[in-house]
Amino acid sequence: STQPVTIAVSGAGGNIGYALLFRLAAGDLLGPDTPVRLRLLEIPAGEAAAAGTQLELIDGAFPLLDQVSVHTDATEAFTDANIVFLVGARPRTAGMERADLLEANAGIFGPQGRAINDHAAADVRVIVVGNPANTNALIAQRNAPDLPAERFTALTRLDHNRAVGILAAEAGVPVTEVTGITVWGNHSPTQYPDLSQASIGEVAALAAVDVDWARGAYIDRVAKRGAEIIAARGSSSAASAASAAIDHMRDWVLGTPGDAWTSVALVSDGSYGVPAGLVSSFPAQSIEGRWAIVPDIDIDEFSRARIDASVAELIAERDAVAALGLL
Ligand code: NAX
Repeated sequence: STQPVTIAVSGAGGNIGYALLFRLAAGDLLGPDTPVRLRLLEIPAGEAAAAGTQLELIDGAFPLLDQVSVHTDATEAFTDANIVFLVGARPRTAGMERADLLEANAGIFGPQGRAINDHAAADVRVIVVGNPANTNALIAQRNAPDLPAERFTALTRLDHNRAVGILAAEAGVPVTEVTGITVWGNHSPTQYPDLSQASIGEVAALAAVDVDWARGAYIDRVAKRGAEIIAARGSSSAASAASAAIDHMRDWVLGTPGDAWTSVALVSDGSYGVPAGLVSSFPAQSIEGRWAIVPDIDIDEFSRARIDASVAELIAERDAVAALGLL
């Protein structure tokens, strides 16, 4: 049988961790032939919750679960890891300024990036879920100078999947009919879900739905879906976030199907006017285990303004972290 793959999950005692770990143990990431070793990383305050999840993982008697361990030390958790989900982050609390939030998270993602750099497997792939996800990924990547920058990504697949699901519902079609959507920019309310290249079946999306809706209420609904979920459920999206993180990592390892593309926050190579080095969401295909930004997509005036606005926010976050001396 196949060698086990080592998967580390930070924030393992939290809401997303609880949804994610059982999917990983069931083989939803790499399929039914690949055993997994799960490393659950927490801070001391979350250790008991992670240990409880460890017990439940044992009680699942998952045939593919080779090992499950709990750690409060990042070096231990990341040693020989092939795949890392960085989910744990410092949330914004009442009275916290934006600079305080960025500083607290740099204090997490800097050392975690360094530990991955020094101890993870040579083929390690990292996805950052914890917010502010794009800038946290940038910080981790900058602290891992020995690894190719492309090994660090952030989750905008949830935004992408929301964009697909909401469009399909509006058009009254199954999600499998929807292609060509891109979410650009930051995982924040400035994100831009772009329907200009999208199709519903064989029909251009902008010919199938109202253009004012596509450029107005639709963008708002996708970008503010997180708040809509909190209002409805009383807690933030967890299962959909875990599912999207698995979609992202599975496509990265196994490839995107056919000529379809998805949305991934990647270290920019300067494509589409996004300054090189920023972690921003792009249309991307996974080919032979690497993300490639889809080239030569037409950017109209409306899209240009929306992309630029979200990228401006990423630049401001980067500059704020740099001003604190943390980059
Ligand atoms: P929870 O608060 O339920 O869980 C977070 C867990 O992380 C806690 O158990 C905490 O103890 C742990 N943690 C904190 N600092 C840590 C550290 N330094 N090392 C290891 N563990 C640490 O939050 P949850 O709902 O699971 O959300 C986790 C993160 O995902 C949040 O930052 C959230 O904002 C972010 N999200 C990002 C999304 C995206 O699309 N990029 C969508 C979903 C989610 O909102």
